[in-house]
Amino acid sequence: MKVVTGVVGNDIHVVANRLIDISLQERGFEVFNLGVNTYLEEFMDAVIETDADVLLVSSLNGEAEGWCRDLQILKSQYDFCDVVFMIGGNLGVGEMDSQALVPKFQSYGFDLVFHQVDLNEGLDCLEAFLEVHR
Ligand code: B12
Repeated sequence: MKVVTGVVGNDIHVVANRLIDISLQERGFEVFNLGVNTYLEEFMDAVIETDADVLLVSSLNGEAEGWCRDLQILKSQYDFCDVVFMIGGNLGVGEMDSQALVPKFQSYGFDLVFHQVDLNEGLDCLEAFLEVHR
């Protein structure tokens, strides 16, 4: 399965991005890593160009909300119904809790949302989700 990944918006935290790339490859995914400083429109173009099964967005600096709130609009412009949309990292600023953040990012159009969740736990959830939905 193909995964497009990268770090959204003006975010330059690169370490997690490298770990995500390696971890996905170890799990057998074909990875298209757009790296840091990637805008939502660029992610969507890459999903179309690669015919990806999953878009895995990472955000660490707390600014994901501003960069991701137009996801539904972009999703409505093309048939993305077979694509799993996933986001994780530090999705809010400071100590914001998941109970507030998860529904917010789900309302933006993400299927799987992980705020300050261990990477491998998130990837286990992705594989379980794909088992059920694909
Ligand atoms: C190194 C670092 C930097 C470096 C980055 C260098 C580089 N090119 O990577 C520098 C100094 C440049 C930097 C800058 C900034 N940083 Co900084 N930085 C850090 C620091 C110390 C470590 C980040 C890191 O590499 N961790 C190691 C990796 C492996 O861990 P990780 O990033 O947490 O990722 C793990 C999980 O988040 C998770 N994960 C990540 N993505 C995903 C996705 C999914 C789907 C899943 C399931 C899991 C997942 O898995 C990863 C592996 O376990 C953290 C604090 C900390 N101790 O975490 C702050 C931190 C991330 N930075 C922070 C901030 C605020 C900034 C700045 C805005 C500071 C400023 N005022 O300028 C700028 C942002 C610049 C920008 N445009 O993005 C904040 C974010 C706060 C928030 N979200 O609430 C943190 C948390 C520090 C803090 N406590 O305030 N930073």
